[in-house]
Amino acid sequence: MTSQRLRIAIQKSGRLSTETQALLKACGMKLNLREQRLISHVENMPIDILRVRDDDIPGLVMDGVVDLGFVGENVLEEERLEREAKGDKAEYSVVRRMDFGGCRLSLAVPEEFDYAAPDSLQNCRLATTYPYLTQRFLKEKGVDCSTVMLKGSVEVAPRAGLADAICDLVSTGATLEANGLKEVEVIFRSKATLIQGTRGLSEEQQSLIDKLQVRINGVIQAKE
Ligand code: PRT
Ligand code: ZN
Repeated sequence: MTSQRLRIAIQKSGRLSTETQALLKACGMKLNLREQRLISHVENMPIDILRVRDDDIPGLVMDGVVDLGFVGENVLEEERLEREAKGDKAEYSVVRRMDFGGCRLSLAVPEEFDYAAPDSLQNCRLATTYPYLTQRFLKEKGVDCSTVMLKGSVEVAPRAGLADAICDLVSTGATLEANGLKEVEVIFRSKATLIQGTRGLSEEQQSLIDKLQVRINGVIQAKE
């Protein structure tokens, strides 16, 4: 199925959606996102906007279902590592890194945990939503530590006795503090990014992407 309209996936609702939508509008796209539809047509450009869970965006781009996607590098890199481990296709290119969505993926342990270095976690159990990024770091450090996947409430896992430590996203650090945890290692720094799939596009479609890239550069530079 090939479409003449460019398809862009964005997060439906969450930490990236407001800024992504504002950016698209600042690039001149007329779009009505008030209705809760999966697909919205940009009125003044041959572009369709797909609003989905952020976790689905890397796969939609890598599988060629959409042409472009705005997603956190943390989610992107986790999907890439997972696909690589499973021998699945994980191709994309980065159009541009954004100036929003900044956060870090960090290891955190209970305040009373005697942490000196990554090998303090030897034979421990870590709760995380990002097992591949976490295991990549642990392997690099030669630490043998199991991970348990939690898609939410990661920060309560140690207190609940589900894990000894966690690896989770941090921005201000308030959530860790509120849960009696201390950040001990930053393992990945992330921002939102715009990625493109490898599906062959028409000349018109590619030049539309190039034009968008120039406009995005302009919008971001104007803020600096
Ligand atoms: O519904 P959907 O699946 O689309 O959304 P989601 O709930 O999975 O994601 P969402 O909207 O929470 O985050 C989307 C993206 O925003 C993430 O993948 C990151 O790239 C980016 N981002 C930036 C963050 C944060 N900052 C952040 N602080 N994502 C999550 N958090 C959470 C963190 O998990 C922890 O619970 O905020 C809490 C920590 O914040 P502080 O300020 O207390 O440190
Ligand atoms: Zn998500």
